Amino acid sequence: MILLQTLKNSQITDHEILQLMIPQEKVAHVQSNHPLDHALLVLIKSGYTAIPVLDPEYKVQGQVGKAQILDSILGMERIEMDRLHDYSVSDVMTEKVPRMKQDETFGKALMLSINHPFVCIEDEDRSFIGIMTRRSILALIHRHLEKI
Ligand code: 4BW
Repeated sequence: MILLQTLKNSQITDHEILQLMIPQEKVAHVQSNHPLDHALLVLIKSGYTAIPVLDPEYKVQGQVGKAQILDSILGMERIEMDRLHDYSVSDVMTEKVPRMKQDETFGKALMLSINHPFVCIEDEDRSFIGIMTRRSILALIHRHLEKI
């Protein structure tokens, strides 16, 4: 209880958030105008279930996952793979993606990670700088627990 209160109230410093964050250049992502076959390729090659969707200026637009893509090409009797090139990411992506600024509290990251596997981190210009994953949040809590 005390630990949770401490974690919730603690301000994530720039230093800490940089340690927790997977930086933008290591995050698999797509753009909303990319064709779905490209997005599926990125998802399969990266091995992730869902990844951020960015615009050309590296602003977060949403997220897209394998399930949404496969659902969009599900015909009555078969998966219609040939339709993959007819759709773009914007046709199936969701704009609902958790996001926060790098100077917000750890409590917010913790709360968002309950329902979301990753949180997009933005700078003061709202440009995408990376993601904080549930794994990195749990790892920080584990480090705090070990110290007690
Ligand atoms: O390729 C992988 N390498 C490693 N080391 N772990 C992986 C990999 N793929 C999955 N995992 C593990 C992680 O523990 O499975 C968890 C769930 O993956 P997900 O959601 O369903 O693809 C992973 O948990 P996590 O590290 O806390 O990551 C949570 C979610 O964040 C992932 C994925 O949607 C996103 N993500 C993580 N790293 C990413 C990424 N998206 C794009 N690029 C990255 N580098």
